[in-house]
Amino acid sequence: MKDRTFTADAEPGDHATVAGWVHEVRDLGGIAFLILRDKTGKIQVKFEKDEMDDELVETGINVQRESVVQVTGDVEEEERAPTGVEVTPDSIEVMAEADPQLPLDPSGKVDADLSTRLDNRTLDARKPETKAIFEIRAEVLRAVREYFRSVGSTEINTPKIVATGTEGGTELFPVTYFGEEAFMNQSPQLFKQLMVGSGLERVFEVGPIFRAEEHNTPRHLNEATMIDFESAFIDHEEAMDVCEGTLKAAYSAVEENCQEELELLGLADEFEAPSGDFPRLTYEEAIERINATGELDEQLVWGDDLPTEGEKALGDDVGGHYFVTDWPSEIKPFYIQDYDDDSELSKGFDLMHPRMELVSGGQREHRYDALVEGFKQQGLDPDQFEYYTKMFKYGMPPHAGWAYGVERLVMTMLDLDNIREAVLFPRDRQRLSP
Ligand code: AMO
Repeated sequence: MKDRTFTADAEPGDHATVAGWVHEVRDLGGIAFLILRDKTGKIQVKFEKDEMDDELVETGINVQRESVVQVTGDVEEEERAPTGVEVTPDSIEVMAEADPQLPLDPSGKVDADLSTRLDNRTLDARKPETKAIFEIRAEVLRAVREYFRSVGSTEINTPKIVATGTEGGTELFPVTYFGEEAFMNQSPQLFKQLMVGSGLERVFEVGPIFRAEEHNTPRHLNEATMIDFESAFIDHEEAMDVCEGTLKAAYSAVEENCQEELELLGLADEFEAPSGDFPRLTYEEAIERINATGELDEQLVWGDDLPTEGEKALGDDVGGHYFVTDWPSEIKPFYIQDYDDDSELSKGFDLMHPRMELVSGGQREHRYDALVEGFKQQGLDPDQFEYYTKMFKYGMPPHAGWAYGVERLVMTMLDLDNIREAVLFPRDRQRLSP
């Protein structure tokens, strides 16, 4: 619509055409008001029954809530109107009539449960609070891309249909690929590593990953969006620096550019971009600190993964984002490098939000023989990964990298209870459509 004016831009004195959804109609007898909503806000449209064309008034006061209308008229100052201006229409067109039986109420007056909201995301995302989450998610991705460009990283896209898994064999979704078994990719891990050995050197990807997770939880999805980073000629410490920079850039951008959205979510007062260096605790220190909280029934010992309650106890103790470094090799994947002087200790790390893990990463094994040995130790057949290992014979530089889950980043940033709030159309054990 070429001549459309957004409601937020309609100024007294304009003769304007606004278009959007009927938020509500209030019929007060001699006068009636239609509140029209678009992506920028709302505007009041006034119908004076005795003074206006009957057909125009009839259309305006009988239109169903959430119908799409286009209204043209004079914009005037009106103190009593919710936004201080109102439109006196000379025409109204109903562009799409809405059924009077709505599956959920976008005005938010009647609450709907999450499942109903997800079944009707179109209507749900008409609510300013829901829309705010996705505006912020988009700002996070914009800021992250900008940050990556500022550190000389090139955006890449890698295949999502693959021949082998990388993050543990049990979580793969099989698909049939021209009669052959293939899988939906769990991570761009091997591809991004292959690209640090190319002339690109430093790469990132924002894309979907697929995992047939065992459990339906408030923090797991079966299709998630990952932000992957990988760079040649850096070690795990430098990779953590970039990781920390990315997180701070995302928070700062939201703080700077999304105040309205934060306000809608009730977060404007408390939202703060993290400052200061994130603590880097070794795994050993982490388990000692968890044990010292006395929150767990059983003490953790070397080699244990950190249980959810342990992460929570440590998160409460630390009180902000922090890294856990120097993990036992046996609980990190084959592509993570071990310390040369201690093969039990790896250069893997996690970035934690006090509520949960956000990132995994590490220094990678770039030496061919050690890499192939790592496959064998994890019970994987190196022959299946020949397309990957082969490239390590032709000059693979030392490299490191990491990956964020976008939904967990948004979930923790906005203190959402359920990860599904941060994805438009979640895929979980019960949900394959919409
Ligand atoms: P990892 O498996 O730890 O590491 O995944 C990285 C981050 O992705 C997010 N994530 C998920 N989010 C929602 N639902 C899921 N099912 C899910 N699985 C993972 C988490 C997690 O911290 N290749 C490595 C990364 C690397 O070393 O570069 C990897 O995939 O936030």
